[in-house]
Amino acid sequence: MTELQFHETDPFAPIHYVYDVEEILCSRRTEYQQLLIFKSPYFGRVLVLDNVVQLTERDEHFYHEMLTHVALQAHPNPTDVLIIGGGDGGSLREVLKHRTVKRVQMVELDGGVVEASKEFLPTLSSGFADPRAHVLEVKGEEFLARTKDGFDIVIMDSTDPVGPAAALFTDECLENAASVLKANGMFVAQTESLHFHLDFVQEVQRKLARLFKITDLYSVPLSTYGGNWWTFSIASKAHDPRELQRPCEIATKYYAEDVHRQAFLPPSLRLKLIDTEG
Ligand code: AG3
Repeated sequence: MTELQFHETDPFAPIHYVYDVEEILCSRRTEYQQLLIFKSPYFGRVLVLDNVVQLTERDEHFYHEMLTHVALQAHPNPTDVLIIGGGDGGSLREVLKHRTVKRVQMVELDGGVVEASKEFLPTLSSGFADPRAHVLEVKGEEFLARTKDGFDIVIMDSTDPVGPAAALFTDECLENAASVLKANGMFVAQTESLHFHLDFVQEVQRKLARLFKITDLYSVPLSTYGGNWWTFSIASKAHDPRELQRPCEIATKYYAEDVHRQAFLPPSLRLKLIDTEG
């Protein structure tokens, strides 16, 4: 155990983790939240917003690869991608691996997160230098309500849906997300843990089922978010998200074609847990 420790206080989970701290790299108030980056002997660099861990270098690839590549591989030709949130750049880095992608619009309210990531999280923020990447500092829900652009994929890489991120999961915002998608577009959002946040997962699944032809759910086991059995809600206007439309040609640490297929909840379990008729 190190002398210094970080106690997470996650308002959205009934468990709170304590991390060993080797060194504090950055602790500052952005315009919107308290931002901390520390180095842990086991997890590497850890990004914390308002005392909730957002990512660790050790396991962020499980989350970012699964949040992005499932939709990107299930779409026949994704060229225009919208990322809501994701200020650290992890999702952007993954999206840019796809050669079909010509433009990524990232909408992150807190430019302070982008700045800190560029400075202290180089393995996450490499994509910001790519000419296909564009960052806008406005609220995701406002962008979705007024943009005239059309996208192939919309990815929501948000903080927990308490506080500011709750606005991204309202009927109105999800409806706007569906309407900025092109005819064969796909939507995907991180939707918390099946253990601790089943109500929330059910609610998002029901809302999406009213807006899209296909709604589905897949998960990845994560070591650092309370609840661990982490879900992604995916919804599609045309293609089945369980099927890959192109061979997977990108370099990944976790995501692969068989991982894609097996990540989806088996139909009987999905039926037991998620009632989209309600
Ligand atoms: N977005 C999901 C963070 C969830 C954290 N929740 C928690 N620790 N209870 C992470 C953003 C990474 N790009």
